Amino acid sequence: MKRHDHQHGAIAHVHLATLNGPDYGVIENGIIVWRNGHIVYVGNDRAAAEPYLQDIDTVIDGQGGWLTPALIDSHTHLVFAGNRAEEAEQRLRGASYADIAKAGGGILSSVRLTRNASEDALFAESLPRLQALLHDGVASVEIKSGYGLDCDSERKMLRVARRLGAETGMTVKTTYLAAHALPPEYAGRADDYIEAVCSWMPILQAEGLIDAVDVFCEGIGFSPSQSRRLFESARSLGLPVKAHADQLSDLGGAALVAEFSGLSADHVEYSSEDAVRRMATAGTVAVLLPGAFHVLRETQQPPIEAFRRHHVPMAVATDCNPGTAPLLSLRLAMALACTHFRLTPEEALRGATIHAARALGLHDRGTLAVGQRADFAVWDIRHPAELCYWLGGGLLRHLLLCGNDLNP
Ligand code: DI6
Ligand code: FE
Repeated sequence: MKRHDHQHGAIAHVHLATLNGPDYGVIENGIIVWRNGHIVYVGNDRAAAEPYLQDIDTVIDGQGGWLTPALIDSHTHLVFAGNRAEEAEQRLRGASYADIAKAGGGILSSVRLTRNASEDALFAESLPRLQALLHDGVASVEIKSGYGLDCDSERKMLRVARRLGAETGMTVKTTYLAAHALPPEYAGRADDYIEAVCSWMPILQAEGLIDAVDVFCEGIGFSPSQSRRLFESARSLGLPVKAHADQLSDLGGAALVAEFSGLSADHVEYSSEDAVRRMATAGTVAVLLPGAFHVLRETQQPPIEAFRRHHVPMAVATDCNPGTAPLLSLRLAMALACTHFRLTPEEALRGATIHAARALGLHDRGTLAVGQRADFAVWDIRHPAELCYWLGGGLLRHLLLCGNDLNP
């Protein structure tokens, strides 16, 4: 995609899904205008828009398509070396994810490859994955570490994540996930490893590499008390927390995140109603990851009705990773959330915009309103539900990052 500089600009002849108010917050035949990368007018009153259009050379023609906030992917592990297609094949022949992990494969196989890759090689391998998300409408993305599992390798991953943001113009939020798996050199010493992870945290934070802290709180990951130890370190450094929580069993991970007023609890298939209540009180977002659910052929549904009842915002993310979700389209994740979890297409769109922004602690994007960043996607569709209806396909006509039009 080429970048055109449109710090001041406008798009007309387009329907707007503002996501302010019910029914997608639709404004038909709308105009949206921005200055210095932020929205100054959104509506359908040409006369009211006129003063804002004075010094704008070209008004982009939306050609009767739909404009939404650009998509936001709030959970990815897209920096990694190699891939695990062969393990996927083994799983199809009957091996389980846990069997493969026990035989030294799984996350640790990605750790070996990632440790051995140079920073430049890791960057070059990861860039096309980020570009794939971009080409399907994503402007902001969270990227986790977690395939390094030692200070230098975690640093390398986080540096690559930062470089990816600089290269593409996308907003990248980095998450420190050294507590993803136990590296072989710490076998049988998980508590010691957590201490090491806590000791690397201020070092990498001082290098500007950490926006949030994550943990895989699970029987095959780290215990709630180890997760608590990590969260206490994060809190003492002023870093927000989140967790891979209640994915395969209910260890109380989501409730723990809520206790620390965390940004999000992710996966949450096994979360209890009590945890949902605590998340609501704490303002913690539920990040749904239907790609991993789909690939692992899981059957335990996240408690969607309870999230609705308690008004816990639900985000939808790709979880893009080499093991459980080799998923390179957030739109496809939205479609899977509708099929597997029975989200409505509108909930899925909110989950990939406004609720995803909240899961990343971003308050300047995710809806179309005056003052919000000019991060937009213009789609070649006749109704917003089509975003979750087509599986694949090139629906994106324009993607604007802070007012800059990347013409796909
Ligand atoms: N949950 C996941 O879905 C990924 N990590 C995690 O904690 C899987 C990562 C992998 O298999 O490489
Ligand atoms: Fe994940």
